[in-house]
Amino acid sequence: MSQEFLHFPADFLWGVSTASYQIEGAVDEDGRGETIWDRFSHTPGKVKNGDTGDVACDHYHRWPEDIELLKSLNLNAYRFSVAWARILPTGRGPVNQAGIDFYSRLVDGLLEAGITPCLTLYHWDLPQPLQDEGGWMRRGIIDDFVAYTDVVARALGDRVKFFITENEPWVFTWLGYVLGEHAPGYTSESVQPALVTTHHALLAHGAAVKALRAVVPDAQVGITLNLYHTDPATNRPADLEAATRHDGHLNRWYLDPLFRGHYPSDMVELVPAEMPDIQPGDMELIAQPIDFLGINYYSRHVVADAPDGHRGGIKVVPQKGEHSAMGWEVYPDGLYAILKRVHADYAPRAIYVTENGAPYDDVVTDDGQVHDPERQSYLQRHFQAAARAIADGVPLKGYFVWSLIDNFEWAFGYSLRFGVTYVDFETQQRIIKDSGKYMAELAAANV
Ligand code: IFM
Repeated sequence: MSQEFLHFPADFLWGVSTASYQIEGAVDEDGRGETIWDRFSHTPGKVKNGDTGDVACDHYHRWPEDIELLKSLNLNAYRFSVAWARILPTGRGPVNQAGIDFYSRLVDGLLEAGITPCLTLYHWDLPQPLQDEGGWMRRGIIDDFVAYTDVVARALGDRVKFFITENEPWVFTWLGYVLGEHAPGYTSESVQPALVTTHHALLAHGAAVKALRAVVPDAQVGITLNLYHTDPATNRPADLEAATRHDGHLNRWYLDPLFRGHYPSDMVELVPAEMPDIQPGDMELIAQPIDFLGINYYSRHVVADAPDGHRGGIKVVPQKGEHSAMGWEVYPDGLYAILKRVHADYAPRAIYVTENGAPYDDVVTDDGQVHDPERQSYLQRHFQAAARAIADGVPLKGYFVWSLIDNFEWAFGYSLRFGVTYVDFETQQRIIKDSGKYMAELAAANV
């Protein structure tokens, strides 16, 4: 379909997203402390091919080149995360000025290029010393997160006005503390660690919102959730109920407390003994008004009831059709559906798609280019879904593609390439893929 059909509001933010551990490298430089992802990735067997983020995309040194890339892509926004352990190497206590200076230079460079810096405070790289005290299991983490937020807000809040407190709390709590696939790598038969860490993460979010507003009164503040459109495999009542439970687990467990001030009662009934300690005032703090919700959308889930099967009596039913190299179904209508549903059910003041994208097996061809028609088509169809949602009244204010550059894809290491820019990890050469050129064209017509 022609780009002429894709019209976005004049003040729309067009951007790409990255995260500190996935791109920066330089893990031992300028006073940065150890993080849980350094520890995890260096533990044999945890990350595919033994990959680590030690060098990653060397963005710590190549950030000026990466700002040039953003300029070539005609983008007006860039979402990045700050590594807590560059600012406070042991998680709390003395501030590392070199860490602040790095992000300060990056922010200045972005502003000089006319690109709005969109800062995520926590994208999973917890300082290891805080993990040694229990990480997100410990309620005291809330105070630590607020203290860190305060330092970042004071250092950068004169220039950064768009803050995301946390990225995808479902992922770092469930994968980190129950399923063991992400740092810190704990497994548990009980869901309780996920519920406790989630409660602390949501409290830390609410407390950070207050801290940010105190220092940067004109900031736009929100949180980013990974949301999945969920369909039942059949219309059998058992499958319909399974879909409701799946939605409750992945989506409503986060949306309800943030926007309604309580956990979803149908889900709470399923886990009475595993519920976290909810203290007076907790739910009010979590439900602090926010300026926007960030949504990361990649795929949908089709689920069926599985009484003897997986946790929660649910199984995700594989679908025929198109999938990315991650094995995720390509389902743009799910983006439209989730945007409409979140707007109808929770009415955030504004919504941003803070991540959307897909990995494919990209190669550099003889012409020195990277032709990635699948990703281009993936993005085009998802942009169309977003445009449809806007036309239907959803207050979508911006769209960030994951990712600016191929990078360290967590437990998959460097085996999955999500970038609109190819990275040769031997030479660190960057090549804008065809999908990036497409995005640049679209952004030029819309910013
Ligand atoms: O790479 C991740 C990112 O860090 C968080 N959201 C999903 C992406 C792709 O898996």
